[in-house]
Amino acid sequence: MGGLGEIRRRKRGAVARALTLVENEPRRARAMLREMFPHCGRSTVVGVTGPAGAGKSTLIARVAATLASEGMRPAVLAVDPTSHVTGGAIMGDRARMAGLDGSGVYVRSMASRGSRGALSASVRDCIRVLEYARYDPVIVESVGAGQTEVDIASIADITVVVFSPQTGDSIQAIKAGLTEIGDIYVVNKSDLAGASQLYDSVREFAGTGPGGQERAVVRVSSKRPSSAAALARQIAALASERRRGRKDRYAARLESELRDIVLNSVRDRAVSAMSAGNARYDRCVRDLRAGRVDPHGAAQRILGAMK
Ligand SMILES: Nc1nc2c(ncn2[C@@H]2O[C@H](COP(=O)(O)OP(=O)(O)OP(=O)(O)O)[C@@H](O)[C@H]2O)c(=O)[nH]1
Ligand SMILES: [Mg+2]
Repeated sequence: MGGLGEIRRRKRGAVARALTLVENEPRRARAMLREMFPHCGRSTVVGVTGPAGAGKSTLIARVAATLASEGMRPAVLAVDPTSHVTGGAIMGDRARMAGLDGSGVYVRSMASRGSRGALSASVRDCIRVLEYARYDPVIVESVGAGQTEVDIASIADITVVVFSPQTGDSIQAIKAGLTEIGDIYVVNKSDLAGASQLYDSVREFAGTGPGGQERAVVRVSSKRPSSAAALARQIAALASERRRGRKDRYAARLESELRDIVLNSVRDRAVSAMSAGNARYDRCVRDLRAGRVDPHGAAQRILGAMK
């Protein structure tokens, strides 16, 4: 491999190559990830989610810049569902616009192709690479609605949910389950009309978290840089508050990752065992149609062949 030392020292090219390997050749990445593993679990992972166009990338760029200016070493991983259209440049462009270029903040977009399970695995392993490179916090942007969504709350230590008045969110958000997962709720683009109504409805559903603590609801606007800086400080404060319980949370996260890997791999095997063109499957379907076997019997045959 040879590149591990360079990754640890945050050589950008080496970090980028490692992330590309994880994304494109997950099997080949395994040996590298195995070596990194003992050094991981020490960075705070901040998940930022919310509807498309809510202003997540703009906000993250500013939050990351503030954290960097206060001596932290943030990295940003943007899971970008539109990057097949734009070539993955969205977050990069934003970052440049927000002046992140000389800040030491590492920014990377990843395409959300493939199954949801494969994407979650890829995100987790990319986080691992960034942790190995001693970036802290690792901020993960993902769109929080639709089928390709990553279950960000199960990956992150702190989840920030971003709404904006433009996206007519409140009702869809409730449907999308975004109202349960946030530690901090952001009413973004608060310079726009409708922001105060949105603020009221977000406050209503945000309520208190499972531990009984009030969930924070904050108003932010890119027109008011101090608002993003304040959010950055709030995230940093929550991160240090949560440092105590981190070992347990990390252990729980590893267990949930293990379960995901096993379930997804069983699922993948099942899907391939039931693909048209698979001789055994085609025979099963023919027998089922002809009434020679019932659905339970057919299922047993396929399951038996999967082991
Ligand atoms: N008026 C206003 N516009 C904003 C604000 N923040 C972002 N925008 C604009 O909103 C649009 C979307 O911003 P992004 O940061 O790309 O939003 P996003 O949530 O990352 O979008 P996706 O990643 O595509 O889901 C851009 O045109 C931004 O310039 C804000 O505070 N006020
Ligand atoms: Mg974005």
